[in-house]
Amino acid sequence: MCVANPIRKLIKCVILDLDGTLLNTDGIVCNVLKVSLGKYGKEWDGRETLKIVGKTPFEAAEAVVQDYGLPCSPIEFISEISPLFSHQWCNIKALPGANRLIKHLKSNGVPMVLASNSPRESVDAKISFHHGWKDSFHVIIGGDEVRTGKPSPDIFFEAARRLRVEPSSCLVIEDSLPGVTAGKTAEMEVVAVPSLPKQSHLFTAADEVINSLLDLQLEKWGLPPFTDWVDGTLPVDPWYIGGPVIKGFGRGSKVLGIPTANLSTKDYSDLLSEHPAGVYFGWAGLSARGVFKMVMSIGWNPYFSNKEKTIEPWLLHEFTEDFYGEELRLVIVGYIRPEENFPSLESLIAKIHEDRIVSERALDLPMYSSHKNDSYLRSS
Ligand code: ADP
Ligand code: RBF
Ligand code: MG
Repeated sequence: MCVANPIRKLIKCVILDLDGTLLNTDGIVCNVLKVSLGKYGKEWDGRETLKIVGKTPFEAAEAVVQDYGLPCSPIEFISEISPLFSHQWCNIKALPGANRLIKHLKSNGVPMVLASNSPRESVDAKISFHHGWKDSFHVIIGGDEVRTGKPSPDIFFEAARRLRVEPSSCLVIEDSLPGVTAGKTAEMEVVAVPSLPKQSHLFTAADEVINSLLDLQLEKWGLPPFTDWVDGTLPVDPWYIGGPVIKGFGRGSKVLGIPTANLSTKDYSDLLSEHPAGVYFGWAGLSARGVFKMVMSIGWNPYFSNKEKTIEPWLLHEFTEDFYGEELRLVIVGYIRPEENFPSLESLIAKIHEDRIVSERALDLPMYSSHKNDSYLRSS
């Protein structure tokens, strides 16, 4: 018998990592390191990010102290930066899909564990800013509550022990390599959601690598599926971006026959880093021309392997002329799929046209069409 989506494993509970998996901590880590290295006359260049994600605080501090040749010990460095971190905890946002996942598992009675390399005290402090999180977890374990942090499997064994389940019936969701290693060493199923871009090739040990929590398919693990997809689209909390239309890579119309009105990403780096790469849709307002349906990609366009994360909105309307320089306002209301690579230009183009059809239909649904009247679209 041919089964389209066979269940890989019957999972009983889900173990979640915190930083980089549920919380968008990376920006805050960068800011704190920028400030604290500045005091030593050093400039944080982001190159250690890959070295520190998923590490224990001591290991992360050790890497930074060593790489920047700081005249202090890792412990001293930790005590200098700890207060800076504590001040930022209230500013850490949940990653897209995190609240949805927690609510869904909780309402379906799937036991959840929070297992983080951070000390328990900071785990508690961080989640206290996120409504309903603390009470959703059956067990919360900090890195200081087990003998050895990830990549050691200790924390995951402890999670299974406290839940009284076999490790093999646990699904681990992790953004970092140490976390994935720990989960596999514990003989659990592991879904990797890499928090750093363009790293998915490093996660070969994981059972599945997804682009963001929005792409999680729980039914693959025998867990209750999400029920909020509507006609191939996932509603998202609306978000807004706008500015003058600028020149892009000059290939949208020429190479694909699909023009995309590019916006400057300089002023929006925070907003762009908040939203996972992928294909989204919504409404586009052009001051002198009206409001139009829109489908867009955000990300690195894997087929072209761009260096920058860009936003590429295709307005679903035939224009008789270019509109460079005009103010373009976007309201993004739904998500369709992750960005993909394709074996040929034709298959990329065909997929983008599928996205167009999905968006055109969805935007007629009341839940999405109501946003056409958002005053932001006409207020330029
Ligand atoms: P670029 O690389 O400069 O963005 P494209 O080939 O992607 O060039 O074309 C995008 C430009 O085409 C937009 O900036 C806009 O001026 C124009 N344009 C015409 N029709 C559309 C449309 N339906 N959607 C988006 N842009 C369009
Ligand atoms: N580029 C990719 O490399 N992979 C994709 O999956 C992808 N999906 C897209 C979906 C839509 C709706 C649009 C408008 C563009 C998409 N692109 C994708 C980006 C396309 O390659 C981009 O518009 C060109 O690179 C123009 O700069
Ligand atoms: Mg373009």
